[in-house]
Amino acid sequence: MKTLNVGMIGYGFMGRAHSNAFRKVGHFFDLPYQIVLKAVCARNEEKARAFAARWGYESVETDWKKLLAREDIDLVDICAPNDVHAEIAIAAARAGKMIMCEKPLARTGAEGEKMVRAVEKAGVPNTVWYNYRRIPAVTLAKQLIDEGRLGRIFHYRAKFLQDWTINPDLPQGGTGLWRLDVKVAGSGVTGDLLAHCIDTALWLNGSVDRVNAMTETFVKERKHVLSGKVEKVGIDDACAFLARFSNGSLATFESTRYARGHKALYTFEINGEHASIAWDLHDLHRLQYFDHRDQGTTRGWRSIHVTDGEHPYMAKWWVPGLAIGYEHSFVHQVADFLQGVAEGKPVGPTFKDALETQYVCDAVLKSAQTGKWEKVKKIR
Ligand code: SOE
Repeated sequence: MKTLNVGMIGYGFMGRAHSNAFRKVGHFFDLPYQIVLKAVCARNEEKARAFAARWGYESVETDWKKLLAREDIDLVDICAPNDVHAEIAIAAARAGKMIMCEKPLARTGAEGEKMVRAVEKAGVPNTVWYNYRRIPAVTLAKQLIDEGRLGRIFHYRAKFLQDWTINPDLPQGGTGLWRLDVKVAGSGVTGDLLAHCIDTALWLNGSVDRVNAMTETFVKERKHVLSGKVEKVGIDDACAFLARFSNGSLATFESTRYARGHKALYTFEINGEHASIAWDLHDLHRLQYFDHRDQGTTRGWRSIHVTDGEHPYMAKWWVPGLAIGYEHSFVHQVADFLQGVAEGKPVGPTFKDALETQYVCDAVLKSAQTGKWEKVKKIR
């Protein structure tokens, strides 16, 4: 079997999620390549070495340009903050590397377009880690919709609620808290959380035509970790928007980091002519399904425990009835991506798919400023 050498840039929360996936995937899936964790790259050498030792990376780099220049790296995994995605991805494409980039693709659609052009020009396989598509229950939802079980879709409803930034003393910027710094993150909950909801929605329900949004920044100033000064907060702490899909369905999306008691409550519900489905990240191995065609007094919502061998991905794991979790969605993404690479087929979400999500985010943020309905730029 051919080896495939991975070079990872960044080592935070996502660095761990991705490394875990790279390590685990070969034990459960029949892969076309043998993955080798060749190098991890981060500016802090001591921390990078500790990370490499823990996860089994063979070497360490402190300059991502050096990592890209290495001939022994086949695949570059970008898990550094959002402000460097574009520069690294464009350089990686020019260096002929395949690329797995952490979400969101970029800070804006304009940045994302350059990235899409670069990977298309270089012809390198590419994907963005919108991992929730590959939770088996979510993949099952996609199968049911594609089979036409729901019929015409009327409504799409999604939420992603958290509560970790309510404390006004929480600073912005630096490791871990760059998500609060607009220069680095690009936006707040729109790019960080709603982008997940939008990616899933585009995949399940097709493209979005128009949006009407409102955003709020509840804490207007926070101390910046790097400058030590109190600075204006530029991110959206909360965002809610209405959307019209091209298939005629109406949607509502909401996200906040100020919903006390909620840590990562990503939920969606879809209502169709014949049936409805609902999913909840806190109960991620279940899919709720209601089918109006069921007859008699037992018609009602079914809670499908998505752990049978015939359910997506589950035959690769344990025996029926035994659940898997969040980290497995990343394992599935690696397995699917490498299969696509071997077959020469793009595997979604590609950079281009993720650009569509970016366009929706751009329209949402614009609408929040103009107070008007805004059209979503069409993907070419
Ligand atoms: C933010 O707290 C965050 O970690 C996001 O950045 C992830 O993309 C999301 O999956 C969970 O929440």
